[in-house]
Amino acid sequence: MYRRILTIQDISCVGQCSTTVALPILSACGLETCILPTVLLSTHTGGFGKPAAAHFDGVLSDIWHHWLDNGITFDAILVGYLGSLAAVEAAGEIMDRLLAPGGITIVDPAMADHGKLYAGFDDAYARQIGLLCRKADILLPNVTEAAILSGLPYGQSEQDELRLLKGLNHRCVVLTGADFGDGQTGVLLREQERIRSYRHRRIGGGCHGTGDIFAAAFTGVLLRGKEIYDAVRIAADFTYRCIENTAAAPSHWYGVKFEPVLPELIAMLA
Ligand code: PXL
Repeated sequence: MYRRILTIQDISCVGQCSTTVALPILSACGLETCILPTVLLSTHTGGFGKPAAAHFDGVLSDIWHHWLDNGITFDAILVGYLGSLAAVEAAGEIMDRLLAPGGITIVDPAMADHGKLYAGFDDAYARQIGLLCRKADILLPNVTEAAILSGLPYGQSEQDELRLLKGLNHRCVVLTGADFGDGQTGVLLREQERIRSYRHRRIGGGCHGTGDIFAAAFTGVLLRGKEIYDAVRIAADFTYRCIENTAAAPSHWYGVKFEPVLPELIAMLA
């Protein structure tokens, strides 16, 4: 079935994250991918210092109203790093008004990692992201974001992660970057009361941008008609292979080299 998806997130010109990974990955999954960049950044905020930034706050409403006037809708909406309160508000309006009947909304509350908020975000921003998450059919937080959204303390044992997963007041949560001990990492999926996990061997000390790779692959695979657990499994396998492909290149600390692995993702979809 032909499907059109909209992804709403920043463009980091350099850094292999958000729109610049979502677009190629979703396209590789065979989906028409529309983008709404919320802010243009010279790099991501995770290690290059303060990026040069041009926010699109003033034009976001004109953009989605133009789509509305043309009767344009989307079969799925994937929300990632937004970067301003105006962008959070626009994402909420778009989810309310431009989703096709039977469409699905997936929100990665991309605002924090390693126990703290990303540079430039504060409690007010986190609160608005929390409200946006209520509109999502599927929520894709990492462990830090799950702690912020649930108001529970951050913790990295499997027991802590299960507590966070249950503490999130949401019917469908895919918790990424879970630590299972014994050198194992992976994903916890909770649908209502049912919890399942998918595990991998941990490689290296963690790469920047893996959450965005996972979110795009998960969304792409799901939109291709796979069951949610299969989408988790395939997206996690793809992310693992991307990390493996990057681990031998320490100079590539700022993102993962996912491009050579795209053919494997396409093969996994077959
Ligand atoms: O990977 C998440 C992300 C996306 N976009 C920007 C970021 C980050 C994480 O640091 O800074 C701009």
